[in-house]
Amino acid sequence: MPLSDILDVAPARSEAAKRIAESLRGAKRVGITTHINADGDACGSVAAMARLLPQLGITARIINPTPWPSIFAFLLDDTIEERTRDGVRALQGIEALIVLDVSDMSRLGQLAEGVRKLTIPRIVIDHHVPSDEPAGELLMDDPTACATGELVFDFAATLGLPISPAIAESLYTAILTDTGGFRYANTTPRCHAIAASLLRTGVDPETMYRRIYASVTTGRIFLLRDALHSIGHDAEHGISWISVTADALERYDVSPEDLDGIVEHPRSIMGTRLALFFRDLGYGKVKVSFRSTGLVDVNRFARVFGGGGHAKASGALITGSLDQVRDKVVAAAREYVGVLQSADAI
Ligand SMILES: [Mn+2]
Repeated sequence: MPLSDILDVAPARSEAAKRIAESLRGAKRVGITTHINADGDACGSVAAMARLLPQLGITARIINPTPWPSIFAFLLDDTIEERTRDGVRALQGIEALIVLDVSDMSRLGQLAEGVRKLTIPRIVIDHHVPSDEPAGELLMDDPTACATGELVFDFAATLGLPISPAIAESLYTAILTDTGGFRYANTTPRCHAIAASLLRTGVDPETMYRRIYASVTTGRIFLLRDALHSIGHDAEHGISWISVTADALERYDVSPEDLDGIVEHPRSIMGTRLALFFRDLGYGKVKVSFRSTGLVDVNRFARVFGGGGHAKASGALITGSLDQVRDKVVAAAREYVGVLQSADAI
C-alpha cells in the first residue's frame, strides 16, 4: 500500500462506524465507559470520544467503573461531564452507551450488572480478542488495531469529524501507551502514520512523554525498589517474574495505575519469553499479568486460569496467597513453555 493511502479506513471499520452513527442518530445524551483501572488507551479513547460526540450534537457523559487515574487528568477539563463517582446511577438518562477498550462485560466491574440490564443501544469499540460476553451488541472491533484509539480515530475519519488539538492529545496518549511507546509488536506502519497526523495537529511529543512517563512520584520508585527484590528468573524456559505485596500501595501512598510498567522489568531480562507480574490484592486473590516477548501466546495461557486478553498481553485473577499463586503459575508456565519448546514452536 502506498504511504499516501495508509490512513484510509478499512471497509469493515468504516461500515461499523456508520452503523454506530446511525444508532446514535437523534440521541441527546450518551454515556461512555471503559474497563476497570483504565490505562492510557482506555482514558485516551474515552476522552477523545467525549469530545467527538458533541460534534454530532450529543452531550457525552463519562461513567467509568473505577476513578479516573490522576496521571491522565490532563485529558479532561470542566467541559466534560465525568460522573464516575455516581456509579450505576449515572447510567440513568442516557440514550446509548459506548464501551471502549473492553471485550468482556466482566471488565466493567461494578457497572457490569447495570449495563447488562440496559435496553438502550450498547456500542463496543475495542481491539481485544472477542470474548463470550461482549459488553454490547453493536461492535466496531478489530484485534489488528494497535489500540482502541486507532479505531476511535477511524470512527472520526469515517464520519468526517475534525480532530481538535485536545482530541489529538487523547488519541496520541492511547496509541503511545498501548504500543509501549511504539516498541511492542502491535506497532504498525499505520499507527505511526496516525501518530504523524496527530503530531501535525499540534501534539508535542516531549510534553506527552513528560506527562505520561516522566511524572513519577518518589513512592512509585520506592515501591519499585521493593518489588525488584522479588524478581525471579528461569533461564531454561525464559520465564521472569516480579511481585508486589498487598500493603505496598498503602505504604508508599501510590495508586494501582502506579503499577503499570512494573512488568517491564522482568520482561526486559535477556532471554525472557514470558514475563509474569503478581499483585497481591490482600483478600485472598492475586492479580496476575502475563506478557510475551516473541511467540508465546499468553492469551491462551491466561485462559488456563480463567483470564484472557491479547496474545502478547493478558491477565487473570487467581485465588490464593501470593506465594501459592506465584508457585502455581510459575510451575504452569514452565510446563506451558516446555511443551512449546519441545514442539519447536517458539
Ligand atoms: Mn487497549
